[in-house]
This record gives sequence, structure tokens and C-alpha cells, in this order.
Amino acid sequence: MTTLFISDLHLDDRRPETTALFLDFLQREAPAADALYILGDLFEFWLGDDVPSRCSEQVAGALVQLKDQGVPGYFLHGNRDFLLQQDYASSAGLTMLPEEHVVDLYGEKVLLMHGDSLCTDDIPYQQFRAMVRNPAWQRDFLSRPPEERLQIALQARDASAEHKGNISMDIMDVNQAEVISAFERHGLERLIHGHTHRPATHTLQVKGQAAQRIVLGDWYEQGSVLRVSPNQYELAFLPAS
Ligand SMILES: [Mn+2]
Repeated sequence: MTTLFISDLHLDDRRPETTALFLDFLQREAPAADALYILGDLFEFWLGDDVPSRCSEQVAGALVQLKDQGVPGYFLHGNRDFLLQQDYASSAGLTMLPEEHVVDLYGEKVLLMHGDSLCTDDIPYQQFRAMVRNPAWQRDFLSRPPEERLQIALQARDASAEHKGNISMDIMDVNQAEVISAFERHGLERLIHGHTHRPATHTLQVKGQAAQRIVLGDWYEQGSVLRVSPNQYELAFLPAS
């Protein structure tokens, strides 16, 4: 009995080795799991469900195959693939989750999120997030020709890379008050998220109770997975072959 959690794969046709590592994971490890949760940034960017890439098609095929083997897949948006919609999710057999989702893991309720909404010290990013999460902005973006969408996405990514290079590491991490407020909002003692690319298990106090925040790692240099079984949480790396 194991449930798998991953995030921040940032799949991109320019890095086929990461797609290969993920497809290998889907074939070797995932079929024995109870479920697979993808907590955002599965893809490096997403121009719309009508603009497929080689990796998005490969991944959809592999996830459908996994579902046929009896392992359901769940997806919630990251800050890179927030435009992924129902058409692609259906083609991949994925169930879409809201940005904060509570899952029952072997009797314990656990909060899942991507994690970018916790990084409230990064004000320019939060402004960008509010803009691109606006349905009117999304409708306008998706109505543009794919080539134009690509240009906008590349510009946004370059601006983000420049911005990340210019601000301190502390700002890119979660805001502690925001973390506590997420725990309190849901009345839970465990949170799993990604986004910060700082895989770790943090213990903290929320209203005098011990709480745990588990951060998934990214897949740039190697894979990262959280394996949850009754009474055990194992955060592990998947070596690139
Ligand atoms: Mn992210």
C-alpha cells in the first residue's frame, strides 16, 4: 500500500532524459501504487491543450496505460502549467484537483498544494500569479495563435529567471505565516507541496500541535518522489540513469 507524490518535473522536449526518467518511473514503480499525485509543474510550460508537444503526448499515453493498470492519476496546477485544462487531463486519464486539496491517506487527512501560493514574500511573482490566474487573461491568451503564445511564455520565463537571479534565496522560499495559515484553514497536521525545489521534511508547531510540511524535489538533476504508506512517509531521490 503506497501512494506516490511527485512535482516539478518541468518536462520539456529539450530535455528528453527527464521525460525518459519519468516514463521509466511510470513503468517500473508506479504500477504497484494505489495512486499517483502530480502536484504541479509537470511541464516546463503549457501553451494550451491544443498545442501538444512530444513529451506531453508520450506522458499522456503512459498515464492512460497506468490508469488501465488500476492506478489513478491526479493533477493540480503549478505555476508553469496552470493553463493545462480538461481536454489534456482527459487524454491522460488524469483527475484535476483544485489548488488546495485535502486527501485521505490511510486514515489521515493531508493537505496538498503546488506551493507557489505560500511564497508571499515574492510580491512581483504574486502579482504575476494574480494576473495569469484571471479567467479573462487566460481566455485572451488561449485565443492567440500558438506561435504568439510561445513568445509570451518565453518572455515570461526569461523575466522570471532574471527576477529569481535578483532576489534573495529567502524570498523564494515559503512564508512561514502563510504556511501556518494554510494549516489552520484546513485544521490539519500535514502538508505536502513542491515548487521551491528544496526537498525536505519540516516539523513546526501549529496552535501547540506538531505539524509536518513535506517539500517534494524537482527533476532537473534526478527524480524525486514521496512514498506514503500507512504510518510511513519516505522522501526519496530517483537517480538519473
Ligand atoms: Mn513551481
